[in-house]
Amino acid sequence: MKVAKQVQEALALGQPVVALESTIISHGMPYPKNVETALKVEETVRKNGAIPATIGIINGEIVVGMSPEEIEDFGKKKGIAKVSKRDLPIVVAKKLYGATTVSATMLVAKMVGIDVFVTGGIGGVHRGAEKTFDISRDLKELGEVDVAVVCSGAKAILDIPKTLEYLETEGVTVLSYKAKKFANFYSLATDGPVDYAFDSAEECAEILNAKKKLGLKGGVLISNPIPEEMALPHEYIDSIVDQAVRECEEQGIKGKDATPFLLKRIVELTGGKSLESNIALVCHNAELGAQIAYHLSQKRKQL
Ligand code: PSU
Ligand code: MN
Repeated sequence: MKVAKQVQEALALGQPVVALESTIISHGMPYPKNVETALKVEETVRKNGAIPATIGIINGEIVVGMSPEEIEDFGKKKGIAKVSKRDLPIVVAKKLYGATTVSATMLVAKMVGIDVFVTGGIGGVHRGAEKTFDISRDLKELGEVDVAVVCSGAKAILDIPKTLEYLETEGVTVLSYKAKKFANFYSLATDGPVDYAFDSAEECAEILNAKKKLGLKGGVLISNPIPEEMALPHEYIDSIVDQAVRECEEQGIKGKDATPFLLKRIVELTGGKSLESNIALVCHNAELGAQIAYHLSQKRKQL
């Protein structure tokens, strides 16, 4: 594993660090917006008082704190493996390139001691999972790994009520920033319940700290709704998602290929609007995540 010097120093001094994933770069957005977004997200983390650590695998070496050149490379390169927990040993042993999903990024963050991780939307229970059994590994990782994940809910392509039920079974605390309902990725309207709506990053850090003191295993999911001015109307995006899901089934696209296909198709069908919303929500999450990491590090120093 290679940990960037700045990240290493910050961790050693108990300063705030925010982990970022690389699947969103290689599989979640088209080039060059993917690279621009990844760099903008890092910049947002810095502006809000924390050190960013984008995580990816280069020639089998896990890199924590990718350089801008490495991020550019990930954004352009074709055929990078999408790495969830089960793929990690293979990509490392075979010295391959790998983009880490929420699942693998959480595992690596935990290995190096990063408590907060920011992404766009987590994976979850897919629509029709009662037939396909397609449930993202992200949800099991949230149940097992002690990292707080800041996101705008689960991706719109999923079955949100089933995803929330699964999170409850896994014992994942679901917190929401200034909203009583679970974030709905591209749009505002939602009916999913959350466990608690907090009003400040400091209040959220208090809850994370209480969990740590109690010795409770597993992650916390922090839901942050998309900024209102960037939200897409619920009915509009829903009908597009329905169409993309239908096409995915018709074309027999399954397993780990489903999510990248759907995200790409939704960008095409919305004429790029979904991409702008996706970028806005990730940057917004980076602000909140950095602030939570900052307050968490302040509280840990007082212990
Ligand atoms: N959120 C996004 N874009 C993405 C992803 C999440 O806005 O590309 C990625 C994450 O890496 C997540 C993965 O872990 O999709 C989920 O894939 P699957 O549904 O195959 O588990
Ligand atoms: Mn899956």
